[in-house]
Amino acid sequence: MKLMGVVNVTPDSFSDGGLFLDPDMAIGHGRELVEQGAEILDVGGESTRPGAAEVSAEEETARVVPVVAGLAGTATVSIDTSKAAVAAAALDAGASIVNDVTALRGDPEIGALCAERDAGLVLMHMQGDPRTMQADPHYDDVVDDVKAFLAERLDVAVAAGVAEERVWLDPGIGFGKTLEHNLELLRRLGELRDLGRPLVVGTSRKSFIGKVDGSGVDERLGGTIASSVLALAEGADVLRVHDVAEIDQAARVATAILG
Ligand code: HH2
Repeated sequence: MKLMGVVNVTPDSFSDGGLFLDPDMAIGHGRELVEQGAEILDVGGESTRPGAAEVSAEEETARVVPVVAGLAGTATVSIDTSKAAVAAAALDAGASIVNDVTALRGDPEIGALCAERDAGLVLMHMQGDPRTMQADPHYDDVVDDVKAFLAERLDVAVAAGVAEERVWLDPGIGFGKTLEHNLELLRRLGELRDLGRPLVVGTSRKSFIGKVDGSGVDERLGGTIASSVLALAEGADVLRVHDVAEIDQAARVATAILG
């Protein structure tokens, strides 16, 4: 199991927007997350929270490149973007993984780019797009539907030349899903193991936790720990989290017990 620490260089991310907009602050934060146990740092310059404003490629690149460059020697860096131009600039600056929450639907050129650079690629499930995704999500069977989607997007990535071994898959907790959808995906996460690729799971501070107990965005550490540990027990390989120190301890203890 690996921890992917979140480094948001955005004014509007749902839990830490504006905190690390200054590159030096973001780099300092990333280094701290590595000391706390993150092996991967996921640098993002555009919020994907429901209703978030879109950002130009130029603005997004200007936000992320200095931070990627400042962190590349410290950890494996992934770039959280859906734009090939931003991904290319981040790979030039030292990132080695592209985390595309649109799974190559936003900008299909990301596939060819990852193939050419031999970069890792995270393909995430999302129903709709960030502006509309929470309007009225619907599935026949959320786990079967997400699984079929990820299998299809994996095929698309491989057809674009990405080595299958370089692809990781993510059910996209909170992206076009009701509370029940999120809970069922986490409960049955193990079924996605059939896809044969490492699973990335991001539950950190998300609103489904607040829907369970009414907690605000800065009061969801317990729910993040519970969901992360259960995801681990179901076979998650990478946990994408903001609170690295706490999740690292929880994951170590859970792993020791699970054996
Ligand atoms: N969640 C967020 C962003 N990127 N990428 C993957 N692969 N999986 C996720 O679950 C995921 C993701 C949302 O969290 P955050 O980055 O904290 O917020 P925002 O999108 O508002 O910046």
